Amino acid sequence: MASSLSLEDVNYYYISSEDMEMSVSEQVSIALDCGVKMIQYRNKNGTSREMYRDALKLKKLCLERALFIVNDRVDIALAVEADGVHLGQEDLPGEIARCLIGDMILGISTHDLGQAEEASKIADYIGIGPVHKTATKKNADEALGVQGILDIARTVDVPTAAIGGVREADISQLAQEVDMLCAISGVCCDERFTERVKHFEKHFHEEKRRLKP
Ligand code: 3NM
Repeated sequence: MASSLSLEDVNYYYISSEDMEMSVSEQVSIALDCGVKMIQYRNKNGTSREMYRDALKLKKLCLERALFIVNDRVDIALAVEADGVHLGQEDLPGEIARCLIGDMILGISTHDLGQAEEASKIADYIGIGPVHKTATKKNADEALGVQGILDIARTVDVPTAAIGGVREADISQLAQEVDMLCAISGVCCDERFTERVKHFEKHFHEEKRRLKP
Protein backbone atom coordinates (compact mmCIF):
# COMPACT_ATOMS: atom_id res chain seq x y z
CA MET A 1 0.00 0.00 0.00
CA ALA A 2 1.35 3.41 -0.94
CA SER A 3 2.18 5.67 2.00
CA SER A 4 0.06 8.74 2.65
CA LEU A 5 3.31 10.60 3.27
CA SER A 6 5.15 12.44 0.53
CA LEU A 7 8.60 13.94 0.04
CA GLU A 8 7.17 17.28 1.13
CA ASP A 9 6.82 15.91 4.65
CA VAL A 10 10.52 15.12 4.85
CA ASN A 11 13.09 17.32 6.62
CA TYR A 12 16.06 15.41 8.00
CA TYR A 13 16.20 11.86 6.74
CA TYR A 14 17.95 9.01 8.42
CA ILE A 15 20.22 6.50 6.66
CA SER A 16 20.86 3.34 8.65
CA SER A 17 24.46 2.74 9.66
CA GLU A 18 26.42 -0.50 9.67
CA ASP A 19 28.97 1.03 12.03
CA MET A 20 26.84 1.24 15.14
CA GLU A 21 26.43 -1.32 17.88
CA MET A 22 22.70 -0.73 17.76
CA SER A 23 20.80 -2.90 15.28
CA VAL A 24 19.29 -1.18 12.26
CA SER A 25 15.82 -1.79 13.72
CA GLU A 26 16.79 -0.02 16.94
CA GLN A 27 18.32 2.89 15.02
CA VAL A 28 15.24 3.27 12.86
CA SER A 29 12.81 2.98 15.81
CA ILE A 30 14.60 5.83 17.54
CA ALA A 31 14.66 7.95 14.40
CA LEU A 32 10.92 7.39 13.92
CA ASP A 33 10.24 8.37 17.53
CA CYS A 34 12.21 11.55 16.85
CA GLY A 35 9.74 12.43 14.08
CA VAL A 36 11.95 11.56 11.10
CA LYS A 37 9.76 11.14 8.02
CA MET A 38 12.07 9.26 5.65
CA ILE A 39 14.32 6.30 6.35
CA GLN A 40 16.86 4.89 3.94
CA TYR A 41 18.19 1.39 4.44
CA ARG A 42 21.85 1.31 3.39
CA ASN A 43 23.95 -1.83 3.68
CA LYS A 44 27.15 -2.10 1.68
CA ASN A 45 28.32 -5.45 3.07
CA GLY A 46 25.31 -7.65 3.71
CA THR A 47 24.09 -10.57 1.63
CA SER A 48 20.92 -10.23 -0.39
CA ARG A 49 19.12 -12.44 2.14
CA GLU A 50 20.21 -10.28 5.08
CA MET A 51 19.19 -7.18 3.21
CA TYR A 52 15.80 -8.63 2.37
CA ARG A 53 15.15 -9.56 6.00
CA ASP A 54 16.29 -6.19 7.34
CA ALA A 55 14.34 -4.32 4.71
CA LEU A 56 11.15 -6.26 5.51
CA LYS A 57 11.50 -5.40 9.20
CA LEU A 58 12.24 -1.74 8.55
CA LYS A 59 9.42 -1.40 6.06
CA LYS A 60 6.98 -2.63 8.76
CA LEU A 61 8.42 -0.22 11.32
CA CYS A 62 8.03 2.69 8.90
CA LEU A 63 4.47 1.93 7.89
CA GLU A 64 2.48 5.19 7.82
CA ARG A 65 5.16 6.88 9.93
CA ALA A 66 7.90 7.48 7.39
CA LEU A 67 8.75 6.81 3.76
CA PHE A 68 10.94 3.78 3.43
CA ILE A 69 13.68 3.85 0.79
CA VAL A 70 16.20 1.13 -0.08
CA ASN A 71 19.67 2.21 -1.13
CA ASP A 72 21.24 0.79 -4.32
CA ARG A 73 19.04 -2.29 -4.68
CA VAL A 74 16.02 -2.07 -6.93
CA ASP A 75 15.33 -5.79 -6.42
CA ILE A 76 15.15 -5.51 -2.62
CA ALA A 77 13.02 -2.35 -2.85
CA LEU A 78 10.55 -4.17 -5.10
CA ALA A 79 10.62 -7.36 -3.02
CA VAL A 80 9.57 -5.58 0.18
CA GLU A 81 7.32 -3.04 -1.56
CA ALA A 82 9.35 -0.12 -0.28
CA ASP A 83 8.22 3.42 -1.00
CA GLY A 84 11.28 3.95 -3.14
CA VAL A 85 14.87 3.29 -4.07
CA HIS A 86 17.95 5.50 -3.96
CA LEU A 87 20.66 5.04 -6.59
CA GLY A 88 24.21 6.26 -6.95
CA GLN A 89 26.08 7.17 -10.12
CA GLU A 90 27.49 3.63 -10.33
CA ASP A 91 24.12 1.90 -10.00
CA LEU A 92 21.45 1.14 -12.59
CA PRO A 93 20.74 4.11 -14.87
CA GLY A 94 17.75 6.13 -13.71
CA GLU A 95 15.72 5.42 -16.87
CA ILE A 96 16.11 1.67 -16.41
CA ALA A 97 15.26 1.85 -12.72
CA ARG A 98 12.18 3.93 -13.56
CA CYS A 99 10.94 1.23 -15.96
CA LEU A 100 11.30 -1.34 -13.18
CA ILE A 101 9.83 0.61 -10.26
CA GLY A 102 7.04 2.52 -11.98
CA ASP A 103 5.83 5.33 -9.76
CA MET A 104 7.78 4.35 -6.65
CA ILE A 105 10.03 7.15 -5.41
CA LEU A 106 13.38 7.37 -7.21
CA GLY A 107 16.25 9.23 -5.57
CA ILE A 108 19.61 9.71 -7.30
CA SER A 109 22.92 10.85 -5.78
CA THR A 110 24.67 13.61 -7.69
CA HIS A 111 28.03 15.29 -7.22
CA ASP A 112 28.09 18.18 -9.69
CA LEU A 113 25.74 20.39 -11.66
CA GLY A 114 25.77 18.22 -14.78
CA GLN A 115 24.79 15.10 -12.86
CA ALA A 116 22.15 17.02 -10.94
CA GLU A 117 20.55 18.34 -14.15
CA GLU A 118 20.64 14.91 -15.76
CA ALA A 119 19.22 13.10 -12.72
CA SER A 120 16.48 15.64 -12.18
CA LYS A 121 14.94 14.63 -15.55
CA ILE A 122 13.99 11.25 -14.12
CA ALA A 123 14.34 11.30 -10.31
CA ASP A 124 11.74 12.36 -7.75
CA TYR A 125 14.50 13.87 -5.64
CA ILE A 126 18.25 14.15 -5.90
CA GLY A 127 20.97 13.97 -3.28
CA ILE A 128 23.74 16.56 -3.69
CA GLY A 129 27.05 15.96 -2.01
CA PRO A 130 29.32 15.63 -0.33
CA VAL A 131 28.97 18.92 1.49
CA HIS A 132 32.21 18.35 3.44
CA LYS A 133 34.81 15.61 3.43
CA THR A 134 33.30 12.34 4.66
CA ALA A 135 34.69 8.98 5.69
CA THR A 136 31.29 7.27 5.59
CA LYS A 137 31.18 6.86 1.83
CA LYS A 138 34.06 5.04 0.14
CA ASN A 139 35.58 6.99 -2.76
CA ALA A 140 33.38 9.99 -2.07
CA ASP A 141 33.72 12.84 -4.56
CA GLU A 142 35.39 16.17 -3.77
CA ALA A 143 33.50 18.18 -1.18
CA LEU A 144 31.31 20.86 -2.77
CA GLY A 145 31.07 23.09 0.29
CA VAL A 146 27.81 24.57 1.51
CA GLN A 147 27.84 27.25 -1.20
CA GLY A 148 28.38 24.65 -3.94
CA ILE A 149 25.35 22.71 -2.70
CA LEU A 150 23.20 25.85 -2.60
CA ASP A 151 24.20 26.79 -6.15
CA ILE A 152 23.21 23.38 -7.53
CA ALA A 153 20.00 23.13 -5.47
CA ARG A 154 18.90 26.55 -6.76
CA THR A 155 19.29 25.40 -10.38
CA VAL A 156 17.28 22.17 -10.41
CA ASP A 157 13.54 21.88 -10.03
CA VAL A 158 13.16 18.60 -8.16
CA PRO A 159 13.40 18.30 -4.36
CA THR A 160 17.00 18.21 -3.20
CA ALA A 161 18.81 16.63 -0.25
CA ALA A 162 22.19 17.77 1.07
CA ILE A 163 24.42 14.90 2.15
CA GLY A 164 28.00 14.12 3.11
CA GLY A 165 29.78 15.43 6.18
CA VAL A 166 26.82 17.61 7.12
CA ARG A 167 27.33 19.32 10.49
CA GLU A 168 24.91 21.05 12.78
CA ALA A 169 26.49 24.38 11.94
CA ASP A 170 25.41 23.93 8.28
CA ILE A 171 21.70 23.48 8.97
CA SER A 172 20.55 27.11 8.75
CA GLN A 173 22.47 27.89 5.57
CA LEU A 174 21.47 24.68 3.79
CA ALA A 175 17.81 25.28 4.67
CA GLN A 176 17.89 28.34 2.39
CA GLU A 177 17.83 26.13 -0.70
CA VAL A 178 17.67 22.42 -0.01
CA ASP A 179 14.50 20.57 0.89
CA MET A 180 15.99 17.71 2.87
CA LEU A 181 19.11 16.97 4.79
CA CYS A 182 20.94 13.84 5.83
CA ALA A 183 23.77 13.24 8.27
CA ILE A 184 25.13 9.86 9.32
CA SER A 185 28.36 10.46 11.24
CA GLY A 186 26.85 13.71 12.54
CA VAL A 187 24.49 11.59 14.63
CA CYS A 188 25.88 8.05 14.77
CA CYS A 189 29.30 8.86 16.20
CA ASP A 190 27.72 10.46 19.19
CA GLU A 191 26.61 8.74 22.39
CA ARG A 192 23.72 11.16 22.38
CA PHE A 193 22.31 9.58 19.20
CA THR A 194 18.65 10.28 20.04
CA GLU A 195 19.35 13.87 20.99
CA ARG A 196 21.33 14.47 17.80
CA VAL A 197 18.68 12.96 15.50
CA LYS A 198 15.97 14.97 17.24
CA HIS A 199 18.02 18.11 16.91
CA PHE A 200 18.69 17.67 13.17
CA GLU A 201 15.00 16.97 12.49
CA LYS A 202 13.67 19.83 14.61
CA HIS A 203 16.25 22.46 13.72
CA PHE A 204 16.12 21.86 9.95
CA HIS A 205 12.30 21.78 10.00
CA GLU A 206 12.14 25.06 11.92
CA GLU A 207 14.63 26.74 9.62
CA LYS A 208 12.74 25.57 6.52
CA ARG A 209 9.45 26.86 7.94
CA ARG A 210 11.06 30.18 8.84
CA LEU A 211 12.62 30.65 5.41
CA LYS A 212 9.82 29.24 3.25
CA PRO A 213 6.60 29.70 5.29
N1 3NM B 1 26.36 9.77 -0.05
P1 3NM B 1 28.07 11.29 6.59
S1 3NM B 1 28.10 11.20 1.09
C1 3NM B 1 25.74 8.06 1.66
O1 3NM B 1 28.12 12.44 -1.62
C2 3NM B 1 26.49 9.24 1.21
O2 3NM B 1 26.40 11.30 -2.34
C3 3NM B 1 27.15 10.83 -0.23
O3 3NM B 1 27.44 10.19 5.64
C4 3NM B 1 27.24 11.58 -1.49
O4 3NM B 1 26.95 12.15 7.05
C5 3NM B 1 27.43 9.93 1.98
O5 3NM B 1 28.64 10.47 7.72
C6 3NM B 1 27.80 9.64 3.38
O6 3NM B 1 29.13 12.00 5.83
C7 3NM B 1 27.01 10.46 4.35
